[in-house]
Amino acid sequence: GHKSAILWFTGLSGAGKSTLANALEHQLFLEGKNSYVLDGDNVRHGLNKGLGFSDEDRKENIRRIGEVAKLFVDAGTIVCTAFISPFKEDRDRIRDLVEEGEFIEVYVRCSLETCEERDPKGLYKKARAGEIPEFTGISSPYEEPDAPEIIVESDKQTVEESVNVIVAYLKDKNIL
Ligand code: GGZ
Repeated sequence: GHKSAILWFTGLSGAGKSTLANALEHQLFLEGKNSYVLDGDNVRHGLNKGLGFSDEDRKENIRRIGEVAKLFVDAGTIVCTAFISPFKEDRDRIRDLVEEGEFIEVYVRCSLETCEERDPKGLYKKARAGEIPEFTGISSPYEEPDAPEIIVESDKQTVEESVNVIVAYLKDKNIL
């Protein structure tokens, strides 16, 4: 068996949160663990359809995701969430929702410059052109975590290396 936990990936658009969350889920699956990814694809298009990118909507987006993540923890799952979650206060509130040690903040650190170079969906280009208002890192804030449990550097480490760091942390904490 294993303990349940929330792996809360946070970072800029294009930092690689979803990629890492999915790679970790795959590794956990191979090890026979019960895990699940929440990201924009399955949450912003469903449960949170109708929420945009104002500060207020982002806060509500994150609040609801935190509540859903807590339900997954109750169900015994290791839940990996991949949202920018730009506000420190909102992330800290989710930490307080669950038991000590169950909220694991994973800061996917990547320079804005690199995220902007990657620009897989062309969103930074549009944001620079003023076509997307309130874009994180350009015209909307991102508050870095002060004391994340784990930092991965997506512009320096491979996906595999980062997954290994996270799995080692989970084993060290007896979650796996
Ligand atoms: C930031 C935006 C915006 C704005 C659309 N600002 O790289 P992506 O495309 O696939 O991921 C980004 C995603 C961010 O949604 P989150 O739910 O993670 O944000 S938050 O936690 O702040 O609520 C990006 C796309 O949506 N996107 N407009 N204005 N990202």
